[in-house]
Amino acid sequence: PQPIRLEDYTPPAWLVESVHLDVALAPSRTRVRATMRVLPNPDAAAGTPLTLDGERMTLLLVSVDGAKLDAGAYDLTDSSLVLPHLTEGTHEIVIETECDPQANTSLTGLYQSNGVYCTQCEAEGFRRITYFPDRPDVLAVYTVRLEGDAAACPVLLANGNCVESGTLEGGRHFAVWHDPHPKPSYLFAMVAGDLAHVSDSFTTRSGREVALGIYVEHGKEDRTAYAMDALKRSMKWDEDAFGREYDLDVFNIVAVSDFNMGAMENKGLNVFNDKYILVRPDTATDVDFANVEAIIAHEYFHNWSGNRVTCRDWFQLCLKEGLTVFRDQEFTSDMRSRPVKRIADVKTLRAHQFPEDAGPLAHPVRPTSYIEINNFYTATVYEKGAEVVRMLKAIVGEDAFCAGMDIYFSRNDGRAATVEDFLDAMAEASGRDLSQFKRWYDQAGTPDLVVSGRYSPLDETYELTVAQSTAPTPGQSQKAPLHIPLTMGLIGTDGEDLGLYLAGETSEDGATERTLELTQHEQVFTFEKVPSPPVLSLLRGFSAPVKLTTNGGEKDWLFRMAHDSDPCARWEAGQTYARELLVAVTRAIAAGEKPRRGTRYADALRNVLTDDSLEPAFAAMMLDLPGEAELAQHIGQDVDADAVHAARSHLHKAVADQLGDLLLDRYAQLQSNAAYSPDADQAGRRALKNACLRVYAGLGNENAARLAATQFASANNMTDTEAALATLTHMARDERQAAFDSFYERASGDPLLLDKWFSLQAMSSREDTLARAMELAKHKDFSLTRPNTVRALVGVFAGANPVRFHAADGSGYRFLTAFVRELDPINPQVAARLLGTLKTWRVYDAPRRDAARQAVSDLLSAGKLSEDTYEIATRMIA
Ligand code: HT7
Ligand code: ZN
Repeated sequence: PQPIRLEDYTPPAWLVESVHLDVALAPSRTRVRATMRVLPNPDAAAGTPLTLDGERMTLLLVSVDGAKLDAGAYDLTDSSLVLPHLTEGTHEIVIETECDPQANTSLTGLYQSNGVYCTQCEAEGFRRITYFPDRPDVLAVYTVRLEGDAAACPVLLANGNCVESGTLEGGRHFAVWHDPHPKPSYLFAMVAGDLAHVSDSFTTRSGREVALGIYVEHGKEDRTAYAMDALKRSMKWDEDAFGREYDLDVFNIVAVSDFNMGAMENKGLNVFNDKYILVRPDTATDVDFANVEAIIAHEYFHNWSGNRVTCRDWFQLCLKEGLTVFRDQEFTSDMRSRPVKRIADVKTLRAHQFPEDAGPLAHPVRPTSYIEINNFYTATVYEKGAEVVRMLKAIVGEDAFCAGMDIYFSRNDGRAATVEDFLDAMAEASGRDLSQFKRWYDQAGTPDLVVSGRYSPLDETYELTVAQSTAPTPGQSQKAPLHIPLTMGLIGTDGEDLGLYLAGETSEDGATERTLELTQHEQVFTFEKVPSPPVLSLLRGFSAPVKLTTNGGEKDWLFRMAHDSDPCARWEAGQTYARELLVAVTRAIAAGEKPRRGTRYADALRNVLTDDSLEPAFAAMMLDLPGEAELAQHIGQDVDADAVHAARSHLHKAVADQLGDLLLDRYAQLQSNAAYSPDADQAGRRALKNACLRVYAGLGNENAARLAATQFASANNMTDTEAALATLTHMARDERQAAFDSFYERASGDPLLLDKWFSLQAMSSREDTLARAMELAKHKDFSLTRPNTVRALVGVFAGANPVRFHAADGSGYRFLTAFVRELDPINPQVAARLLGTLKTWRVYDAPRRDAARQAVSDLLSAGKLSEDTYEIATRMIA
């Protein structure tokens, strides 16, 4: 397959003014009649024949201006329909096609999920519904007439407002939907089926009354209240924080069980993976509730950042995704705890994006080429894309950022925009030159910052030397310096932040925190009026997505774990300390030496546990040791996954040994009889309670098993149930089996609970986990056609169980690639994404590397793969 390149972008030769779709739904033979008004694009080269994208459909009819075309009058291939004689003028084109939703297991285009018809058009699914210029820079006004069996499909939905509906002969009925906002085809959606409906309303700040609807399977209505509330809060927040108001009379959400990703922001008709709608205290954890809130917000915010202002081409994906992630992160920070949210986002970035940026799949936030665009919905585009927006805000300042957003939205409303359009708006609002900053979009890899500080008692100055570099990534051997905001402070010996006076600045500033701007390979900053040697606090608020090395050590980390006024930096001090300890323990175990017990580290955690001034959710995060995958990345080469696991288990046990009684005390204190609420305070207390259980379970003894089993038996909410199972799953004790059997019974008939049952087993560090995962892949409740279940079992095994997945004999890798091979013809998007979990293979030792390379090579030579999986497999071992 030929890659598509950013540098080859040309504007569309033809535009589409309006589309009328007439859809006659039938499970295996759905008919679509598309009537389009097309005209040559005045901004493109003239004389180009009309070319439409289309695949996996049967073409039944083509007509131009009322005249049916013979087969000889058009060129039809597997992926396009060309009308060679149509090179100019405005025309009405009619195309009739037929497709088979029931047989569509790829879940793109029109498909059925549990009998419900639904569509997924981003990125290129519309071309499976009709022939069309299926690219984001062709914006058209859509009218859709849906017709279906009234008993099987009482609900008929599409984008926009419903303008007509009625009954027809033969038990059929219809509805007509009109969306007045021009949109690209990827935002088209329709849904039809027998669904229950929960309704509410929202009045916008200018007085528009919006009817809100959430459609779910019958019997699930009592799990929608939180989603509806989150939607209303999102609508209000976007008005308050960004001045963005909703623009239709209807906003509908549909929850379906088979979905390739989390959700989709189709105009006025969001479609969701039901996992991110359906929550009730006895079926969903605090984290599930928080995900619902965040994803509802994310999709809603796309109404402006994505829909009103869309992307010119798929290389600009970060323009809508990075910006919208930034907006949903801000929303969550305002709804919950800002520092806790920031730390959680940093953890996600480190767990997913940093390894991506350091491995074979590394690519810039704005990639320059792709074979299959679905492979670029990545942590880099989404999460690093959001970090880039956050850095921009730090550099230009809050006021200019808000002004820049206003310029961006108003100037590009109804347009397909580019990263340059976004940066131009910010540059105009701030008066700043952002040309160097733009490198963040084009240069892949996580920058390394090496910082050293030197105190001079004679002149009471503190000199900070900062060097930046970025290692080569695939296709980019040379890296230029980036424009990096580095937020920092200096802490005095009493634990108080010092005033900062930067040499060479005229203003007597004295603020206790500031953002330094790095632009060169190496820079020196001198602070004056520093009365005694300070402790350096860097990367406050995680001001840039970089890896940081400083000349501080154990003493500094301990001091900052106790005193840093910035929660992010305080948490990071604990993580750095734990990481260094774990590396030392790994080395000691490998050398046959007695490993350290981390006494001082455990003491610092003791202080965290007894400090009532700390937010419980923050304390819970302080208690978490860095994970095995993160350690493997940190070590960076020749990693022995078993040694890393042994080291982490050793330190975990040592901490549990030293804090045992205190953990039990805190655990008991944090028990509560209050009625369950998913709010951040209650959730934070549960997080700390369950962190105490998790750390205590490091002892692995009878007491720990009993404690977890008792919690499992007495829990009155899913957060506590899941936490008990997540503890028991690693144990080889009778309590484990009993709890899992009981949970399975409870989960019967509930796919979302069954998925928890699969994933809690797949994450087990027990030696028999691979064998169990293989058994579970044949279980009657497992299905290759349900992405949630595939991710729950195979995704969790490969992505969240490093010691078993990275088994030295390669068995974990072979399990993954065999599975991908089976799944690929059924659902290429999900298969390719699963294969991506192998992206860290190069940091492991030679036997593992050889086994990983072999498993991927075998996959490539075993037969024809989809373009999705082929692209990931070839990049993986290039
Ligand atoms: N914009 C959407 C991304 C998306 C997607 C969603 C569902 C299925 C397939 C998909 N391909 C791309 C979701 C979002 O980021 O909001
Ligand atoms: Zn999105």
